[in-house]
Amino acid sequence: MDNSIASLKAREIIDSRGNPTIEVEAKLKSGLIGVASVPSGASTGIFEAVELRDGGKRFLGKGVLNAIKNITEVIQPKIVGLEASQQRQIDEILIKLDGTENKSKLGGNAILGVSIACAKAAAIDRKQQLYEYINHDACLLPIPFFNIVNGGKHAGNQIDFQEFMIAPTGATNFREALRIGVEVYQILKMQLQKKYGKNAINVGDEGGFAPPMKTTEEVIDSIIEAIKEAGYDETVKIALDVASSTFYKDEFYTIAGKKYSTPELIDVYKELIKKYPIISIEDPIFEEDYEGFVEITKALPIQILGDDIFVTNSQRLRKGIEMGAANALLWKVNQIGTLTEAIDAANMAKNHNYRVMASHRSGDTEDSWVSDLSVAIECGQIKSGAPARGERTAKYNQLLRIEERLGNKAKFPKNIF
Ligand code: 2PG
Ligand code: MG
Repeated sequence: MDNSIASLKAREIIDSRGNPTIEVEAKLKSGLIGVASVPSGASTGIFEAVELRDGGKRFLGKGVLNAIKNITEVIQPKIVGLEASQQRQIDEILIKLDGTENKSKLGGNAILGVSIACAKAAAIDRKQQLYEYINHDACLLPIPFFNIVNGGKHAGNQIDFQEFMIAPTGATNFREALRIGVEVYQILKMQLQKKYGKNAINVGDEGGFAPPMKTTEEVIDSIIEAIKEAGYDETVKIALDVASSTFYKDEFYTIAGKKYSTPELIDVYKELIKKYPIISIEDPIFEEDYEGFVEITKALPIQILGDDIFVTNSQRLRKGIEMGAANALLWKVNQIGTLTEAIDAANMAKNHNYRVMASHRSGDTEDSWVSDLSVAIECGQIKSGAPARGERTAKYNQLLRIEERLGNKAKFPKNIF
């Protein structure tokens, strides 16, 4: 069959926050079609690939018709006729056509949609699942990190830290990890309602509860209580995405109305990890402070994930590796814009003993390519919000399918935390 690309089609669809985003169809000469949609962040790093938005009145300025025009009028003529399986070549053309550092000309959203749609079309052409098309030997499922309490920019409450996650590190397979996550989530829901009333079980952007709490300790205490009642003290650990750039200003971090310098903030984290079974902290320091990241990585014996600081960008990651800033990469393909660049960044991290966690975005779609990719890059960790709400469960349910398909070959990370 002919796997060369015949045409690109793009449409405006709606993401989980009710904002427009792009869906791309890459059609092959054989007639087979790969479809992919593009997620969108709220706590975006300032160094991320730029999402092209139309401005004006339509969709309150968030329309993506210009990005779509770039796909059909600028990208399509240069891509048609290429083999969909030539991912690196396709992505290099996309990067060159755009020509900017941050993909602001054609739009990171336009570029990503094309990049992933081509990969999906090539996989379909080979009658393979996306994960096996990208890595034929892939068999490692990721530990899911469920975001069960939402704060920061993802919720309408006063909690400063953005994500409070539970990770069933002691599970023996993905299916069990998902069940454990669901049980803790449901028990937490009952406990929150009992203690704080019905308002406490409203959810934030990623499906986690957004209770009217103020302090970090109050949130983590309630999560620990749910883990205990569920009977998983030994099996479930805690992880945070602090997203500290969102409450940093002029050298200080403001938490619950109180100001902290970087050394004082590091002491806050030290106390937290003394008190609670926290195994991973993401973006503990704001996105431009490499030195602060070096300090905290030395000070805390846990996983320190760089999200906004690295933005899945090999150049920014290289600097971090050279300095010893963080020890793990949060991996979001739309931060950099093409599949090839994202996979290069993941490989760079792994080659330097940095761990990698694959990630959804807070505004996401029903598409589950990130699940396949998390298996393909064999990173062993994924976060995709709570085990609830369709755009989140799409990712976890796809991982169930992949595990089932792999059968005896499927592996689940053991003793990495
Ligand atoms: C993050 C993410 C995803 P956003 O900060 O890690 O959970 O949020 O997509 O808003 O950047
Ligand atoms: Mg983050």
